[in-house]
Amino acid sequence: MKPLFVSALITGLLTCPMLRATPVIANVYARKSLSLDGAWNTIVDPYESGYLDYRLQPFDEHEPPSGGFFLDRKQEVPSELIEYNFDTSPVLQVPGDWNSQDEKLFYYEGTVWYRRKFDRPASAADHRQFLYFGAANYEAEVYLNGRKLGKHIGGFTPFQFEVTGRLKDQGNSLVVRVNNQRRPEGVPTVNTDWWNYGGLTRDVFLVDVPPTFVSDYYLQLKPGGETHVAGYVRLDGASTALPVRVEIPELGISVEAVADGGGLASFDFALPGAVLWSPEHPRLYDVVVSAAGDSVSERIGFRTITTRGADVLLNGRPIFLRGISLHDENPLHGRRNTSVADARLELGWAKELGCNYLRLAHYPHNEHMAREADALGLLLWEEVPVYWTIHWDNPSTLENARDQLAGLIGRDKNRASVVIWSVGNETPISPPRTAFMSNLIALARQLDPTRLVSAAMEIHPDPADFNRKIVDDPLSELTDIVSFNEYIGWYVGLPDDCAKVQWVVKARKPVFISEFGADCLQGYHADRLTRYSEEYQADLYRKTIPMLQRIPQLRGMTPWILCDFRSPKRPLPHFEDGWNRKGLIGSNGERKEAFYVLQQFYAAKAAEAKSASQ
Ligand code: GCB
Repeated sequence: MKPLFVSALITGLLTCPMLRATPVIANVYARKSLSLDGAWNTIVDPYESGYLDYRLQPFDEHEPPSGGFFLDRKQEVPSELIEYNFDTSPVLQVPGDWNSQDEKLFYYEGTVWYRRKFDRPASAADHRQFLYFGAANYEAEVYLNGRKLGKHIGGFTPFQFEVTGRLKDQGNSLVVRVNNQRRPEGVPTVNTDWWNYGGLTRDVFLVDVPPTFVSDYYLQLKPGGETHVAGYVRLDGASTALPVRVEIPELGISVEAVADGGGLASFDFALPGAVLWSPEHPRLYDVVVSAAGDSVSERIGFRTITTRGADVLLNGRPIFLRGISLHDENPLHGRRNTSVADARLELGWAKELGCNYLRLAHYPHNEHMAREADALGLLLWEEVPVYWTIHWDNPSTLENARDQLAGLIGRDKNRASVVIWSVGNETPISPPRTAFMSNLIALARQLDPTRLVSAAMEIHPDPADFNRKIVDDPLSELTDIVSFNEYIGWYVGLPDDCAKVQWVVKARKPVFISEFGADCLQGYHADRLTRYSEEYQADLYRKTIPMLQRIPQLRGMTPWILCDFRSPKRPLPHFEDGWNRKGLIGSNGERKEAFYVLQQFYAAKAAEAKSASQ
């Protein structure tokens, strides 16, 4: 009999109408592929001239009669009028945002056409090829040799198109129209506190796979014990039942299951002798999945994450999560993160701070973050950009949010580091909002019953007593963790007010503080009541930490934020200059005084945890 949670998971994956027909290939980095990273020719197109007259025509399935940048045409005779030329157009690097690569594009929000030429790499005659995009912000339309392959909406999740049989031996022209206009019905909507970096911001590959291949797998420890792995392997291309094998050579495990005609095989096997993954011992094992002559392998860690009353249990033992929030941005260059080196820079700083946990706000970060966190032993909260206000009543907005959540879970579901899916941030309470977010919570549980679900919520003062802070968002009845942001001492009063605060947290669940903080210009010194000074920010940390410790259920925190980050909402000359300055590390890479205040607190918490475990 299939274990309950595996069948719930499989049913979820098969019945959810929002999931893409072709979920992306799992673990694409382990696949034979041609990297299409590097220089792409680009045409900036604020007036959408690239559509010419064909803009309103449904050209999905046929070639438009003529014109359009997607055709990537050459002038054949001097009399011919063609008003664009990719060959002579400037280049942008992929992966990368356009804002930081060209001064003229710094504030640009609109369309850029990208073109990359490539030859078809050698491959077996029966093999299949997919074009895989790590992310494009916000909307991407993809054309191969003048034909539209499809469109993707959502700036932070991967997508792919099968191009088997559509490739020429030489001179393939891949054209992508990327548009980053903010839109009211979008996810996120028009108002955020981060830079709207546009472009092909993550890796692009042409992936080569056998006719039947392992397209996806999900292998996690079953909740409720630390002894069994359960999950599934999905094959693409199979039309008959086929054997599928999962091996973990270091543990002597080799198990087989049969995939049904739809390509789905479920697994449930014991994991004797495994060292469980934890921040102290981030043990990863090579896991090999094979079927139909295809084989893919990946380093996977095994651990459980659950709650009991107010405790968070990692592998059955209580843990305090010493965290910090992060944007997916390199502060030293003021651009989107794109590489393993970028991930290591931020994760290294977080380790130095004494963290065992990170909040990857407010949208799916690049995949290297979770992979590196797996290796370094950092627990992660991952989030979708359901931020502030969204069109709660709009079904297509919900579909979009569900698609982004499914894309994130699909991508990172085998990462031991990821322990919490967050379905949003600071969403003001209303019935449609709670219905929208409940829907996302249900989806997260359906797709992944092994992890915790939460959201960064808001608090409100008791109308009769401003210093009584009430935490009673109805959403917290559905989440595993009650998590909220608070800005006492910055947006609300002064740091000294922290001493007066009383907390009223109704739920008997673990409480996390997903944000607190103050802006500060690194190197600016004044007294502790002067805003933007290092002293003010450090004082706020000194007053906030004891205030939060008065919440008996406090089990984790991710102050806002590790590094300064760019935000057009922050124009104040000299102090902000387009940067949100709540970082503990400045945009110059220098630590601020508050960094050391938090570091000291985390060192004490780590020592406490160590002595409790002895
Ligand atoms: C918040 C938001 C975060 C902002 C931060 C701030 O509550 O969640 O995105 O950047 O406050 O600095 O105001």
